[in-house]
Amino acid sequence: MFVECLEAEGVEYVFGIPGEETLDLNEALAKSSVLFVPVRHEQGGAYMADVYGRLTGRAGVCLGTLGPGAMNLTTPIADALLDSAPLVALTGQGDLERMHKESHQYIEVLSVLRPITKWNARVNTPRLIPEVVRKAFKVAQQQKPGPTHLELPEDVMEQEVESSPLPVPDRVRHPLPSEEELRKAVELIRGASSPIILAGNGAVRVGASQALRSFVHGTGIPAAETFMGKGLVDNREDCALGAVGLQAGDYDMAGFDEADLVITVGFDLVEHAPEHWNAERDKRIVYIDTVAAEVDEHFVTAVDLVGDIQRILSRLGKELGQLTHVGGSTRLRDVVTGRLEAAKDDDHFPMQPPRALLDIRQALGDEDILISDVGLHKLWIGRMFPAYEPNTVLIANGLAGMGFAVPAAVAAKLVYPNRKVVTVNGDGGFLMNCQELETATRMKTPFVNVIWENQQYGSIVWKQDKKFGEHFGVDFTNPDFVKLAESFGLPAWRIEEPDQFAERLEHALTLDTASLIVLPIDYSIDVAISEELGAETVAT
Ligand SMILES: Cc1ncc(C[n+]2csc(CCOP(=O)(O)OP(=O)(O)O)c2C)c(N)n1
Repeated sequence: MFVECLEAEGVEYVFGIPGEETLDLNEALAKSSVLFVPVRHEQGGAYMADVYGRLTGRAGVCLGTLGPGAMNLTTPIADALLDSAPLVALTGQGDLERMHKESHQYIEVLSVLRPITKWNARVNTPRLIPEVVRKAFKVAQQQKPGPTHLELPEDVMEQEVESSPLPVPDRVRHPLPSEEELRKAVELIRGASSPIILAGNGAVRVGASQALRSFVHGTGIPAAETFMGKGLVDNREDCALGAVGLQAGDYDMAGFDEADLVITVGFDLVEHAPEHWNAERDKRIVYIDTVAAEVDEHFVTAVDLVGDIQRILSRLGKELGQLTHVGGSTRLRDVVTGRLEAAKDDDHFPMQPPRALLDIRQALGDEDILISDVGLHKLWIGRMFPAYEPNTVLIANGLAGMGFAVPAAVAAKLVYPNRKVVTVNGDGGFLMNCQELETATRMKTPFVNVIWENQQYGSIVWKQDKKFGEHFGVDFTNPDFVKLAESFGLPAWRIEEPDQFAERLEHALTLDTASLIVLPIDYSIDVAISEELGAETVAT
């Protein structure tokens, strides 16, 4: 019954590791249309579910057994919460009759996961299954999406039950705000002397990129993006102000200092705090999203347009027409893309980030996907890597947990088998979930892993050097990554000179297997670019 409900929800994969307490569920999965994908660490499986959810809008499903299996799921569940990815986590549990006492592997998982899920519940009786499964998916998928969790006691899951899944609606529709609110927004925008747009993940989640582009073209108001909003507007166009958030100076250079009005479109405060662009609290804010605004002293909105983002943008666009006064500045984009383009003749070795990013950009098509792990490389990618379509640069930016990229790539290839996928990892984060290279091999998901190797936790070095003028507790040695990959049966290469990287990458992207490229990296120029753009405003 439980698995029939998963089928009714359209579940394609369950990523996880079974346990003695999930035997009946796994048995039923084996006989269903749902593919159970065994992973090599529950964290890897839950990141796969998270990214499946980000890319499809339908909840990805992960499974862990009771106690240790459930504990291993926590980090990606928290990631799904803070990055608003729909995810349903399933965990096994001992019999109902042993939960009140000290007993083997029993942890009160419901309480552990409650603060990092939107909703969770124990399936106390099989009769509840259709309701709780429907609720788990509904809550996970509705805006803002996020993780839910069901705990499945062993004795409940082995019982027989006669029932049927509840019907699953096609899609959820969001309403339009009232005429009065729409009119107020039009008046505010028309009356502004220097309006600017800040677009974020909320617009990506509901597929509002086209509507945003039409609004930007129609009104002439340019748009800056958050790291997770990259690609909502094509970075090659002048109305794209680039990705802001790394440094206070980024906002100024994109024109926020002169803006009297900011239209936020799907802006999640979890990505970057609004105080960095509204320190004086003097900007008018027109808020557009599917859910009500978060409260923040630097984010007091003048009007809240809550509902269907596409329809709101198209209504406003029609009423406004082309505006004569618009804000924004392309200074940030010019500096960043200037640096990127200048890197084509850069023959430094170890390679510096702009050249590495330029080579990757040139190897990928508009719809191909770059996945960043977390570290200094993420900050480089977040600001500098040009994106042309939404959801083509995947960045964990709310929780920002290292170890995201490799499992994320497995999911990205399952969702988009025809797109090229590259991961960029630090040598720290890569080792956190590299065990999923085995899953990638087994699942035949080809993608290229690039490790920026510097034998340090780079972003912590960066912060320590700035704060204390020295660094400590951040150096390590690495295994031979080439041999490590080869032991998984994957082709791998170490880059020895700058021109090799583009060549190897291009070749690796033609293979039908995952692969790995070790790229020695030189982070020394980062300080210079940050001085140019002011003090940093984000934590990695
Ligand atoms: C799971 C987890 N642990 C610790 C951190 C804190 N942290 C953020 S970046 C970073 C260093 C990353 O080093 P590396 O993976 O080598 O990438 P680099 O910064 O060198 O590019 C650390 C320790 C984190 N974000 N996630």
